[in-house]
Amino acid sequence: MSGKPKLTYFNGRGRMESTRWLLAAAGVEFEEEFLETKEQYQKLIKDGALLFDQVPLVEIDGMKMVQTRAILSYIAAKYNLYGKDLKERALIDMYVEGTGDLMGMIITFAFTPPKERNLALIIERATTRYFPVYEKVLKQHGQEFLVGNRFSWADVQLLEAILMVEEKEPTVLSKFPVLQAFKARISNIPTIKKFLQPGSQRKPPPDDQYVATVMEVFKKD
Ligand code: IBG
Repeated sequence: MSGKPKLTYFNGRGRMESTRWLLAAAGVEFEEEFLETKEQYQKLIKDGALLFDQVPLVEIDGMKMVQTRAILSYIAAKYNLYGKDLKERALIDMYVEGTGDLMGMIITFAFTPPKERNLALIIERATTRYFPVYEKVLKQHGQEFLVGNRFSWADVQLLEAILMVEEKEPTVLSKFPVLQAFKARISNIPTIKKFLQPGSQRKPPPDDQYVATVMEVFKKD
């Protein structure tokens, strides 16, 4: 075994992309196995690899971890991206839940029938509920990072969320100057800069092929 974490998921963003971001930000190399067939998924279940018969699956430190939130907190704690005490950790949790909720709206977008998609709601939530919070936090304490004057999981996930919303609406940060500066700063951290370059394990926005593969793998017989 190589000792690198192994990620099992589709060759797309979905519920695994934040884990790819966090590992990359921590400078940790990882391997990936892409789910392409129903047989592959059924074999994982048969082998007892999936606690709740669901992916993402991350094999790390001898564990077969499922549940995105558990995976992310483990990685954040292990690589010192989870604050210096319980209160910083609580803040990080609140911030990542916020960005997680916003990204959840975008993750499900590609799987929603076109007539039921509501892009305007996503932009509205981003600009009136979520981004103002992060803009204010950064402005008030005047520090480079969201929590504890130190790079954390909250920063990684906020940048991921900003870029996802910008893909849908490029001008979305126009009224958020502090977030514009934050985006430039965090994008320039060497591990993140590398992840943002072509050829990294970052996945592109969902396309029809990816959506079709997910539907096929989970199709009930
Ligand atoms: N609480 C779990 C987590 O956070 O990890 C949920 C995991 C989950 O929903 N996994 C889906 C799954 O395995 C794949 S991601 N489903 C099979 C089953 O039988 O439940 C599915 C997904 C995509 C995009 I892709 C948007 C929303 C969900």
